[in-house]
Amino acid sequence: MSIEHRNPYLNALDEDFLYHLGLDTTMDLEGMFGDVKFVCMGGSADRAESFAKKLVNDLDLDIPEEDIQPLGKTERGSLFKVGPIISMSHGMGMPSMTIFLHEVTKLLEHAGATDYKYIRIGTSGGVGVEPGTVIVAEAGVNGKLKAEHEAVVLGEVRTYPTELDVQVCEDIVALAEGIRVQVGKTLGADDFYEGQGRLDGALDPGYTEEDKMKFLERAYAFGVRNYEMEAPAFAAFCLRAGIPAALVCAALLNRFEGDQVTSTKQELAEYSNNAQELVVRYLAKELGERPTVNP
Ligand code: R2B
Ligand code: URA
Repeated sequence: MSIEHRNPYLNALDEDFLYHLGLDTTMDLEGMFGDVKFVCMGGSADRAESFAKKLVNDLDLDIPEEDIQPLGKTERGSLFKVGPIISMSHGMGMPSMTIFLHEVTKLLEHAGATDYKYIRIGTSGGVGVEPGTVIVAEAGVNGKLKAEHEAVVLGEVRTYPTELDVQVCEDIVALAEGIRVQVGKTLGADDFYEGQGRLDGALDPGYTEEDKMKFLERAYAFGVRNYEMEAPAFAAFCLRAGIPAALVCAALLNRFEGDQVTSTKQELAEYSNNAQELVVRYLAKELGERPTVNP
């Protein structure tokens, strides 16, 4: 099989070791992953597993739940395959997620997969939205309230655009019946506490409740509807790679009302499930139009 890599430097490698996934090109990657059409990812390994099991139960793929076992290693994240869908975790924050984006993208190239899409299914803090709302992002925004991703490369700051795929966003939102969904910008911060303007971190933050509220109002006016920790890097990576991508996050709280996540375990599970359910509906619709593939 002749492989087209996005990065020409990869052509010089005899083997490629996808260190954090625990997979490498000495394995039959084509047989294992050649049919992948969707990669669904989120921070938590538990949610990657529960999403994989939800896919088995909700989609007509004829795969027994016992067959859902992590592939590769599980030290840093877990990766499951359910028919043409990968469900995987990427840890918290842009540095961790970016590593997994590079490795899963190389994995799909080595496997010869084509026409695949990425969907991040996350949790988030709502900005002016009720807990339980699902925000489908039109773009990622950084902590400076700019719709761009800044990365330091070889000692210099590089800036990349962060729009998400309009068509995939619209197709997902169209399936929202019974689920409270909003389209908006998602602010990806570098921290859960001060990076998201919280007042309940371990250190004196050096800003006030009033400062926080003013910033939240500015963010809301800019179109931001939720805070998480990956959006700009996720959108920028997928745009650079030419991979259509969507970001679908459940809001666990409304940041205008507080900083602490006080919902019960059951409420949190219900909120996460809203985002997963919306994506399952989208996958079911998309895959309904394709022939079913082997597990
Ligand atoms: C949402 O939740 C995590 C922090 O609690 C982080 O990964 C994110 O983006
Ligand atoms: N994840 C975040 O990054 N922020 C929140 O407020 C909730 C979940």
